[in-house]
Amino acid sequence: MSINELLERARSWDKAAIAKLITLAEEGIEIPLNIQRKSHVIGITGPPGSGKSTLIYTMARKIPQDRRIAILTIDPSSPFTGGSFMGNRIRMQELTSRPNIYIRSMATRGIRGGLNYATIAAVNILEYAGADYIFIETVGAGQSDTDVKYVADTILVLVPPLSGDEIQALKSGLMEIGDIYVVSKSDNQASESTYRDLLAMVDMMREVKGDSWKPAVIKVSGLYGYGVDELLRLIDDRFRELSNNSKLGESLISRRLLEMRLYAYDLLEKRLDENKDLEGDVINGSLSRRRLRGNCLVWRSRGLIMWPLRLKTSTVLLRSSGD
Ligand SMILES: Nc1nc2c(ncn2[C@@H]2O[C@H](COP(=O)(O)OP(=O)(O)OP(=O)(O)O)[C@@H](O)[C@H]2O)c(=O)[nH]1
Ligand SMILES: [Mg+2]
Repeated sequence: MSINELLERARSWDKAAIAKLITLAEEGIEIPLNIQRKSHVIGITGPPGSGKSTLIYTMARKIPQDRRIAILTIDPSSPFTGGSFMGNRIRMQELTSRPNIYIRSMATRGIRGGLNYATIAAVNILEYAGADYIFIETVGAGQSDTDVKYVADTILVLVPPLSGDEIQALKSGLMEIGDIYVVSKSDNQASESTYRDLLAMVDMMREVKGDSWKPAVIKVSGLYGYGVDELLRLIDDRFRELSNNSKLGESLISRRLLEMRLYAYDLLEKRLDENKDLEGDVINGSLSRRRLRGNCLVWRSRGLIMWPLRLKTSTVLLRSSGD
């Protein structure tokens, strides 16, 4: 079947066609797409075991079945992919049997260990296919969280009931990127003090970040469903606000910039792999930076010498969260 035929089928949410297109993207084939913003792309992060998969499962079940839902999990060890927890595996099977829900796990690959350009291609394909919601589950540590904020319209940070000290420890990284802070496992008594600590933290951070940063804080239990309807309302309200203020185009720009950058990383990595013989010279100290540049960073195309982009993540267009 041609790519055009697959795209046509994907448009009517044919899950097999969507899967095939994503596989082609993973194989490095470029899928030409004209994307009109339609999907709410929601990144879900939080420490390992904080209840991300369970919450996504409960949200996906509560969203009306006439809405198209895609779930991408970035960590290949996630229970959504058939990992450690039997309970999660059964729930996952229940979700995949629903025609409106598409689930895919995407490996983190490459030198950086963050998102792969194919993950972004998958988001593009799913948006083209008319997904209403695209949930991206990442682990609450490392590069995939830094990356996901360039792709998602909304970031949910899950915080399980914790002590004040543990919240302090979380603050440095995760605590800056959230649009909605979710106290997960709120069937646990300790959740009340975690909720208060988070509210105080958000107030404190707002003084630093300015009044335009207005993340919400909410208590939920993914397992028992408590607070999930309210969370879904918050998510939909935020999407409406982003659409009304023409903010969805901004995340498409940062998504495209990141995709291009990740693709460049991939090219560089292939180049390094092709030049394995350089490693011997690196080990004995005889490889100069100049030769490395010559061998790996400069390539010729129709007589032109092209320099790749400067590979520095921090120069990706920074989208401040909450605006
Ligand atoms: N009591 C309680 N337990 C929960 C709740 N949500 C999840 N759990 C349990 O917490 C454990 C981890 O849940 P997951 O949903 O797999 O957490 P996760 O954040 O996706 O985990 P990783 O993907 O491994 O990082 C499982 O044993 C769940 O049953 C909740 O709302 N209340
Ligand atoms: Mg998980």
